[in-house]
Amino acid sequence: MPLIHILALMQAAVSSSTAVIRINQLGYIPDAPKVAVFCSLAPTEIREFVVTDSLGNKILQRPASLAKPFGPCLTNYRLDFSTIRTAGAYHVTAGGATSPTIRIRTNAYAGAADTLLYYMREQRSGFNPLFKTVLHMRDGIVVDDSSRADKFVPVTGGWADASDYLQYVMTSANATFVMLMAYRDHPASFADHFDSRGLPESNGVPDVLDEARHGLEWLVRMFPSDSEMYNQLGDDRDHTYWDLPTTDSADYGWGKGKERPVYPCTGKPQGLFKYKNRSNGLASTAGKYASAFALAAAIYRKSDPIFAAKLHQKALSAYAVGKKSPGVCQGAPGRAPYYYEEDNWADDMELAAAELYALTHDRGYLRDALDYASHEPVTPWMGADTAKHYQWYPWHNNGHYAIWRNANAADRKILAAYYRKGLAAVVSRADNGFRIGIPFIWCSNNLMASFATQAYLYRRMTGDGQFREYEQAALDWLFGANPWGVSMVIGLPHDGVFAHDPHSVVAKEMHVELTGALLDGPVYSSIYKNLLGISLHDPDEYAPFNGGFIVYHDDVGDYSTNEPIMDGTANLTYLLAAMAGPPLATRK
Ligand SMILES: [Ca+2]
Ligand SMILES: [Ca+2]
Repeated sequence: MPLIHILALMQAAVSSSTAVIRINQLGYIPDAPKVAVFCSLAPTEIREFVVTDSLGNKILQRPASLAKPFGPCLTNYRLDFSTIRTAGAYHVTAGGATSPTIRIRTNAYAGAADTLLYYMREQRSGFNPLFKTVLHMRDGIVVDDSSRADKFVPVTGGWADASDYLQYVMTSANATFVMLMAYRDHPASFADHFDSRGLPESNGVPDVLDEARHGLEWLVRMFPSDSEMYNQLGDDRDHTYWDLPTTDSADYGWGKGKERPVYPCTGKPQGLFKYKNRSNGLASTAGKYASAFALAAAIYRKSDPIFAAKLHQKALSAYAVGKKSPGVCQGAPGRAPYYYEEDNWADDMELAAAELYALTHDRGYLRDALDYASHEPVTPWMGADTAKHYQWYPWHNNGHYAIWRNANAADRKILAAYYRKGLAAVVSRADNGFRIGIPFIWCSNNLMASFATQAYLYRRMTGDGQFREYEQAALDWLFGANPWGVSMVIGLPHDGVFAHDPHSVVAKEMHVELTGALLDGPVYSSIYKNLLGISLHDPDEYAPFNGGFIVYHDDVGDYSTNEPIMDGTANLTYLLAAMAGPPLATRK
């Protein structure tokens, strides 16, 4: 036997124990690109792959397409079975590895966006349907503002941001906006099984609107008058204790479990202790309030005209605040150096102006929107290696699409070109086997969802399918086509592989699954190694796949990759609602 064949056999022996085939476990719609990814931890070579149906019949045999290595996968092949369009269950086999069951179904995404809402309900402050009691009812007392400090403002409500109980307008207003947008564009993708309190009883309102309204009512409390714009509830002193929201013993100086601090936007750097943020205006927060209120005013105009009129007025006021005070209102740090370091605000004002134009037909808002859009055509993380924590937020700019909906043909071309430029910048970094070009900073799953959403919006605006493969790859990544083979949404699909040990005291202490939660997702190994107070509590079941430049751990101790995130979960509602709708006609 020639030596080269012996070597090939030896390599095959190595790869048989370390080769896997990763797929989207939620499934593929019949007209979507369908690519399984072969990943081997050792160098190996395969030539072809086979697809079998549920009866074990071979229905496709094709050459495997070699791709660049990625992370722990020293050998990557793309196994393209897009030609299979018949609904059914399949398996892909190659190089001694077999995929999990692959589903091809017209309704593969039916109900998926509603599944995300389970986690949103679980995160509610105020009345919480899991605990069946009111959480954090003493919120809160104004701090860090000489003219209003020590004043009590009634701001109970909204959502806990992640597995701590901090609350931010920045993330909550964006979450509210995206859920409203998902409903506006894809109403048929949402059902009604829960009431306004989040309890399991239909109330004649789509559950996504019940959830958005829970957010809106908190936002209204956080912006009680034109001169009072609040931004944050609680701070990282919350992290002192690892306890349930019902027994939260965080002490902000008013006693354990008592009032929590409310931070206003002041236009100046904030931080009560050693660390300060770099706030220099109000527009980033004002724009987010205005866009959520403006879109909600349009949606509720018929069903609740009184609420809609209030939201309309608040949208105008918030927008005026942002125009008067350009700049950012960042998260306020407490004892730790981590905070939301949002550095862009033109995107927020653009979206607000676009939604105000849609609401009022006042062309001044359209001019403003186009002007703000020209300030930041591309969300700056796109094409970059790294970024500060939530530096460019929201992760994609819904403003370009919001303007496009009501713009003339010439402006539509410009707006589509903005999206195209950002997508191309990410794609230029994505020549690996997983077709992934995002930077693996903290909350990478948010970037993945946003890249796919922007690609979908671009496709919807133009019919141009040039990024279709990458859009699908990002969606596939979130549902298991990643080195670890893990769905990044807990319980979706329920018979798939997903996190069972998330960084959450509710999950840990109450043995709650946290269905629907999107996790932070993998980060650069260098980030993981440098975070404070992080360590795994159990042996790492994914250790063989954590030897590359990115890591993911299903471990309660890893708050960097395995913590569920409220804003990311809400951000994904749009994409999953879109995938559940009728397919777009796309040209190559
Ligand atoms: Ca409902
Ligand atoms: Ca921004």
